[in-house]
Amino acid sequence: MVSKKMICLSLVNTLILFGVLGCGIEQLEVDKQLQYNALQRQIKVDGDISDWQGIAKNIVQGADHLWTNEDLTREKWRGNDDHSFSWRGAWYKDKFYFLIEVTDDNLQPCTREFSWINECVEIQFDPRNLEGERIAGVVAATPIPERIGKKINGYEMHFLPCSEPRVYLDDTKAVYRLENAQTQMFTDQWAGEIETRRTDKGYLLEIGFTVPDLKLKPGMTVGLDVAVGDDDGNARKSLMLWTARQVPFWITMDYFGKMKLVK
Ligand SMILES: [Ca+2]
Ligand SMILES: [Ca+2]
Repeated sequence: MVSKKMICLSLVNTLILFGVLGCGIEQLEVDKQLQYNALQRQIKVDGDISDWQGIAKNIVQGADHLWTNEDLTREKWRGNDDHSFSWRGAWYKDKFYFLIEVTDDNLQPCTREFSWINECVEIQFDPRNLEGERIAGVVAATPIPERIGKKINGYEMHFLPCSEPRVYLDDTKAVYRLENAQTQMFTDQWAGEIETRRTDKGYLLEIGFTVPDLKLKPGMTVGLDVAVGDDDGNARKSLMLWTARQVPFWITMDYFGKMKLVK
């Protein structure tokens, strides 16, 4: 059965081709704006999560958080033990910190051709709360290689829980093929830190990074969405999204949740 959301999504895709995205989105059931307050907290990125105690957790469970299309159908998701997650955020000085705890019953090695079809944590990030196009002039119908060299406004960050974790940051510099990891750039230019480890129910990722040229202060707001893809042996078979919005979240930053930096 084709769901109402799938019909809407296909409508949106059609409308994007004709450049009238706004019109299509109005027909989607968009929840109230999601808000999260990130506390100022010094975090050590070491896989020990005791320093996250007392920081509120965003729980992403249930079929309503699935992002669906023709390939990623609801039927492929086998419940919260198969695939669900929580995330927390914090900040200290000019650095953002995230802890993503993923429930996954079948942890696969990183072998797929593209980063996002492996086990993959995605942070869709609008660090200056600009909203609008994530990459100037790029819509969902734009072929992925044509993002190279364009002006980037926000980031689609991929974090892979491989034996040596891998990071993908900027798709205007390289198509996110598995071998094009930008982990070194993350370390050198973003003061990036990442740790991953297995847990009883799946795995966790602890991450810290600065955004080049961005100073943080209390009261600032950033836009973001957090997504996790699950590969159980046949590449990505389900994708869960914090905001639960059936929109092209990797292209438009208009429907992100908001994270406010508080003391
Ligand atoms: Ca799974
Ligand atoms: Ca898996």
